Amino acid sequence: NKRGFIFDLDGVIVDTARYHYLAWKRLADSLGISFGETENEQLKGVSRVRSLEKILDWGNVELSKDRFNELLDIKNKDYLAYIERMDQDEILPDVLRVLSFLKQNEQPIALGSASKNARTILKEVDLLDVFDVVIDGTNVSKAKPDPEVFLKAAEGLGQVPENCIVFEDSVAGIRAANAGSMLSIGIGDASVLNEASYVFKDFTEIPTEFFSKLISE
Ligand code: B16
Ligand code: MG
Repeated sequence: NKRGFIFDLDGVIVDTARYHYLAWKRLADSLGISFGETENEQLKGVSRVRSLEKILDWGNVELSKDRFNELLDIKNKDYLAYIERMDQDEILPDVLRVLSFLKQNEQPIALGSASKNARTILKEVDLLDVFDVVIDGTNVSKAKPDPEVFLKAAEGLGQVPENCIVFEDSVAGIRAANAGSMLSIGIGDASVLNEASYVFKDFTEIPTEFFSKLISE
């Protein structure tokens, strides 16, 4: 049977979360707003604009629209400087095993990411051709937990949402998958991702049989 396999990017395929963190932290520091891992957790899966709004809220800082856009640009340039140095080594453990198993079994594969840099990152790690469909921050108007990104991915794959499986590391992303009537699989901490249908620490914890079973259902 053909299912639709939809992967989030940041925190699922590659660990770019570290780079988002460093870039946001530098920006927050420059504004005198305290920013640590706890704050960063709340930005996972959240769009660039919404992330900056949250940071400014935490610091009770109000800015003009021009300055706001300038800061978005500064953060992104900083982030891109890290991305430029990425290579295949930064693909998360066992992601390639899973992708190649799905390919061998002729399963449709999509990317569903909030990032506007998704294609750049996929090119850097040489994975762009693996995905049949790429839906990213440039294709959607509503951010996760809205299911738009995953619904568009399902549509692109020619699969009904109920037939799709989403891999996500963020709470917002798990909610988006659930809201779209898809099977949600959390990658990360089970206590954080408790709304997911299944949670695994990372792909090394998912046996190949788990995928064979999904395909035969
Ligand atoms: P950009 P994902 C998300 O990617 C990140 O988790 C989130 O931290 C980031 O702010 C967002 O992309 C937007 O990224 O600034 O590159 O457009 O997890 O949905 O793949
Ligand atoms: Mg993510």
